[in-house]
Amino acid sequence: MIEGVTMDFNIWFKEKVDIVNKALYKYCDIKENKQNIIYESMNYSLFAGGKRMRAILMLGVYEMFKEDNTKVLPFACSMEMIHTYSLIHDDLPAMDDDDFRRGKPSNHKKYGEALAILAGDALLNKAFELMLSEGIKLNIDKHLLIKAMSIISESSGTEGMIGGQVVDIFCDDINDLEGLRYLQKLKTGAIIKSSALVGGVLGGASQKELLLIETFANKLGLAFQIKDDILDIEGDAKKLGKPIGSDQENNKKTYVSMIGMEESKRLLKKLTVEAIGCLEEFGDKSIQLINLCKFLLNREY
Ligand code: GRG
Repeated sequence: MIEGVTMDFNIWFKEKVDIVNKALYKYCDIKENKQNIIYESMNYSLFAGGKRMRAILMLGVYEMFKEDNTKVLPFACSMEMIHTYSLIHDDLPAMDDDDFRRGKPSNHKKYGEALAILAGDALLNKAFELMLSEGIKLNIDKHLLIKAMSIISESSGTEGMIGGQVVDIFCDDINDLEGLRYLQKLKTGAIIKSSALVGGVLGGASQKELLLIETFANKLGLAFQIKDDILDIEGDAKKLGKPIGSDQENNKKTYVSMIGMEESKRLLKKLTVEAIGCLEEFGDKSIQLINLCKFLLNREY
């Protein structure tokens, strides 16, 4: 039995979104120089109204161990930059060719393909600039800084998100659940897992705690993807900010196309219960993360 989130969570969640957005505004000021159109294009997508789920997941895990989130904030913002870059590139005609994202014309529809490619590249670059510059400024222990940055770079690279995108576009032999699981674990799951892990690493979690966080995040990542597949069929285009039915239109292999709607919903619930089970090991400290799992289970966008 999974009840809904509490009022308390809505306040917690909004507060976290505001903290992340405020920090992103600070880090992403528009420079008045000849190339300032690149900042406009980056910020167009960065501030288009994403849920900030990965950043909040990182903050939520960190807060199980430490109270003040100053040191984790640049990493959470970097993760949102990497996520936004991936969406800008994913929408390009050479990839998914989507005209809308987060309720607005996609980046290339607004700025053209060349600038959309550059804005994605620049966000990826900026993410690493930010982790380094703030990591040094905030005097983060160099071992922790290197560990956090290496988790993030690996999860967004060829053994993570980019690898998953390659499998999605180029491998025609994804015909069973094992193949789909592999693809989604890389494409969507990897940066969700690394968001949670970096929260733990910077918060000073023990090896045993990190293993538990990893298991939790693997389950949450898969649940997130299954929910995404369900929303693409049953969602409301207005709330989603993009048309529904695009998976079917693009002949995408999804959980719903492979195991059906009913079984997908059952699996989504099962994974959410299991993810919550991992969090319960942390006791009261994990209450808001448990609420986050419930929020993601019931989300409409
Ligand atoms: C281009 C290297 C490269 C990778 C693209 C993640 C990805 C790989 C493509 C996105 C395709 C997609 C819609 C996957 C489903 C899961 C997902 C990432 C959904 C969007 O994430 P949300 O719901 O988005 O967190 P918001 O807008 O809330 O930030």
